[in-house]
Amino acid sequence: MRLLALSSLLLGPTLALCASSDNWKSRSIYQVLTDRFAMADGSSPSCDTSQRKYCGGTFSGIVNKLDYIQNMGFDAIWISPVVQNVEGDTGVGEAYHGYWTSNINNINSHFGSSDDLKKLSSALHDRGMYLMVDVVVNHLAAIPTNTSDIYPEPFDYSTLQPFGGQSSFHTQCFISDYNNQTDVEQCWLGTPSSPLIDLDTENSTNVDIMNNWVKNLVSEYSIDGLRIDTLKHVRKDFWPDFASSAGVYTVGEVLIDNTTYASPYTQLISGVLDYPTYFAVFSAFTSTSGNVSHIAEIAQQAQKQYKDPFASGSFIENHDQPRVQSETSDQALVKNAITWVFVNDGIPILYQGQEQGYQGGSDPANREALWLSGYNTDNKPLLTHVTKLNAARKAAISSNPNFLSTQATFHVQQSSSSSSDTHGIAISKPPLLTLLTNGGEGDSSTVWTVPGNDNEGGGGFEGGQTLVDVFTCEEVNVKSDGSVEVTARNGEPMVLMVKEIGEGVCKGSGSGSSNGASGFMRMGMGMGMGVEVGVVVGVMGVLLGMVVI
Ligand code: ABC
Ligand code: CA
Repeated sequence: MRLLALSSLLLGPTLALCASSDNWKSRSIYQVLTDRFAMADGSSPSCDTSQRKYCGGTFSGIVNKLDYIQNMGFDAIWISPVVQNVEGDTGVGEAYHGYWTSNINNINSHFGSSDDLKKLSSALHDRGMYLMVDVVVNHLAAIPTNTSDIYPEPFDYSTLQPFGGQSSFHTQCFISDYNNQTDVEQCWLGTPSSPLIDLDTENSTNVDIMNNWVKNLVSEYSIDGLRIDTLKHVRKDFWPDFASSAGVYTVGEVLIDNTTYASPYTQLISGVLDYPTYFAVFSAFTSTSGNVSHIAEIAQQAQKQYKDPFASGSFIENHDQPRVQSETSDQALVKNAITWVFVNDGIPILYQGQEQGYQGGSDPANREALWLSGYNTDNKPLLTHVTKLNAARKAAISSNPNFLSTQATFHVQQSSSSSSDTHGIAISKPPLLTLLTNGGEGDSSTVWTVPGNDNEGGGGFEGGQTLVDVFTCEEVNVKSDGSVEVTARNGEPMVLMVKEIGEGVCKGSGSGSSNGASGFMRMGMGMGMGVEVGVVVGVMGVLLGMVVI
């Protein structure tokens, strides 16, 4: 830790500029909606999501609440877009979410100053954490200058900076056919009353502006990674140059339910937010009649088709989709759904508020202010659950150097009686064996049977070993042939690890469990010098002629 703090002092942005996919793969991301996460003064004003107005969260508010995030074991945050947005009330509220850019060269003053953002960046780096910023290329926004039913609508295009007026944008048309890719790329998102003015990304001046902009943004604020909005709405061959101008890990939003459409985008930038698998997991775990075998099908397609499945973003909630608890209040189902995020191949992303049990439905209801929870960490079973999952993942990374390049294998369980549906699915990613069920609360009939070490995709355990569930410390004995058989308890998920490692996690003393910072450092060392630590040690060695840890 000392080493990293010292290195950021000496090297400044250099370290941040080096954050590649490989640096990100071992991390775990907490998604912050900047306006809704924390007030600068720690106050707790009311925030009615249905109003779609700024509620007051800021960059410095985030700085003051980094302990809350890091103590759950997260070592990166993703924040809302940071640039200046359209002011005032549009047809659908204010730009509190940050996606309605008016000037890419200014910082959104509602969130703080440029210095405040730099302070957030260095506060994160001092803790060994990463900063991911959301960026929008596809569109900008303005309020129509005449609100009558004129069509096409008139805008003051000069407010869209630094672009050259109307000719810098695609001619107004709204996307009507999502099967027509030209429509998707060159027509507009939004509605006639609140349009998203589509940038002409075929225009080489605009391309240069965007590439230079992202390069400067990343270096000025020492950004470690980008979440790219509306990836599928810009022509594919725009993206490789943009990503290389950024020079950091890039994960793109391609909102779609199938891997065939999403996969080509994984060739262009580091990875995609894994929406196809999200849809399968969400529908499997929001009802006891969901289809768990569909998870295996889609996840296996992603493994085959994504260029680097380990660089995709794994999530079960975000600010655009209804929360899990808006669909089900069954806590066993909710825990199973959350568990998925941390035990498959992608980089885990948790959306703020899920750990507090938030239940908001579709946008804007899913954007509840976190301060209303009081950032409570006591008697918050989901927060404890997430903390253990982060710790288990870090322990897995430390103990198996190949964990981050080993694809998960899936074992959809046969139902015990022919009349009942299949609820169980086991996910083996040594040293983790995860047992999920959508049997729901009260389910004590799901049985998971996972083949032994010698069988393809087995748990990787030796006969006679003792495993523990990282959530409960419950022990499970591996059979002599290496196989494992477990019966569900109250529909709860289980994550099994050999006792020597898993016990530290379930008792809360494992890596990353209570102090993300020390977990981070242990992880780096356990990896035989994680890439970033290795780089720093190398550079430090040259600069100081010594290695400090
Ligand atoms: C506002 C209001 C909403 C209102 C909406 C019309 O206007 O708040 O209540 O419903 C920002 C704000 C939003 C705001 C929008 C529009 O701007 O956050 O609050 O909504 O002004 C990204 C961001 C998102 C952001 C924007 C715009 C883009 O994550 O937060 O929104 O910068 C499309 C885009 C996707 C975009 C999403 C909002 O719209 O592709 O990038 N998200 C189908 C299409 C998708 C489409 C989706 C929703 O519908 O394929 O492309 O997303 O319109 C699956 C299918 C999918 C299907 C889904 C719904 O079902 O496989 O194809 O998606 O089964
Ligand atoms: Ca476009």
